[in-house]
Amino acid sequence: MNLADKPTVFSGAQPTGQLTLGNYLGALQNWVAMQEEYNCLFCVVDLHALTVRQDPQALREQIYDLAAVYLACGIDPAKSTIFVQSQVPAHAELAWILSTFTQMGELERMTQYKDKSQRHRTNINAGLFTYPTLMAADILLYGTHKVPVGADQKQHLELSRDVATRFNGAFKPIFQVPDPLIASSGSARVKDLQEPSKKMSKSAESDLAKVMLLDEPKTILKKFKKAVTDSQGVIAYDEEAQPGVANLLNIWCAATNNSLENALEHFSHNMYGKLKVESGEAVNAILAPVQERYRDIIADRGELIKILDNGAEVARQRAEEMMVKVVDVLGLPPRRSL
Ligand code: ATP
Ligand code: LTN
Repeated sequence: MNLADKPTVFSGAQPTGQLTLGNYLGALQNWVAMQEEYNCLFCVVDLHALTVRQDPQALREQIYDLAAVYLACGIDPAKSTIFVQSQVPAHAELAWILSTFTQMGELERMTQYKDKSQRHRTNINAGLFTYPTLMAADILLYGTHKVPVGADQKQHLELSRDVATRFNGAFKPIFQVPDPLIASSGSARVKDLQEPSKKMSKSAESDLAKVMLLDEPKTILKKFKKAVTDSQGVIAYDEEAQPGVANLLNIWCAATNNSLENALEHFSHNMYGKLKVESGEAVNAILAPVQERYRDIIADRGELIKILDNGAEVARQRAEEMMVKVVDVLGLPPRRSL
């Protein structure tokens, strides 16, 4: 197949624990839809996960588990490249190079760095700070055109674009400047069910706050029934005044493929209870087939490893082609003097 035929898509998630409904609606669901039109690479970004202390045994399981979730969501290894970041050394190598094209001030402005350094005060490591340069390397290595992510990653994407433009300007245009592809408004930022002013995050402490992709249907329903709303008693869409209700409406729309207009009409004479139950049921309906496929995939570790080995091989070759150009323009010795 000629790679030049289709534009390239790259995206990834961190193996830092079970994926949430936010990850699914904000990212993975869109990845699946892009497989026909694009040449897609979907990566388990395990090196990024190291910026927060991980238990080694749990981390290895989480890496395989995340790859299994990618497959269960509908990422097809016959169409897309699925691989683990640490198995393609060029990611870390290019990240170093790009860190010399990134200013401290740019990194200091990153809100994810500010949030995570607040939350992990005893481990504000240099990797947490330079995290966006590794993300830029992930993307730029493959000549990526589009990066489907949730709204929280927009700032990192902008930095990747700035670094690519700066590098291209200093030498010659070897990097494609990537465009973010942020999911349609509501699902781009699924909110925490208990504190709907915050994004739903897999690392949230409260279990009730986050809907996990692999939660039992009755657990999901319970979480929706306990979702925080407000005391206004009217179903209207107002992110400021009624963030909990707005979040449930967004989730219902994303899960049932309905517009906000339809949602407001559908719930026009209802109370919050109905909105909560119907949102939970709609989520259960979209997650049921994912959960069923996941159970089959995770049971066959050998097959999963084979898929990841193949993916890493394909990714290594493509990454190497870019590294040949990178070392050339920088004046480093050629990659291989065969
Ligand atoms: P952590 O909580 O450990 O920082 P995370 O869930 O924010 O993890 P990733 O696993 O790296 O981060 O995210 C994978 C994808 O899911 C990214 O594209 C991210 O933008 C998207 N995403 C994460 N949370 C949400 C959310 N609440 N709503 C929509 N998209 C989200
Ligand atoms: N930083 C992202 C995960 C991530 C990513 C990437 C996403 C790492 N490298 C490259 C898209 C493209 C996150 O925290 N969600």
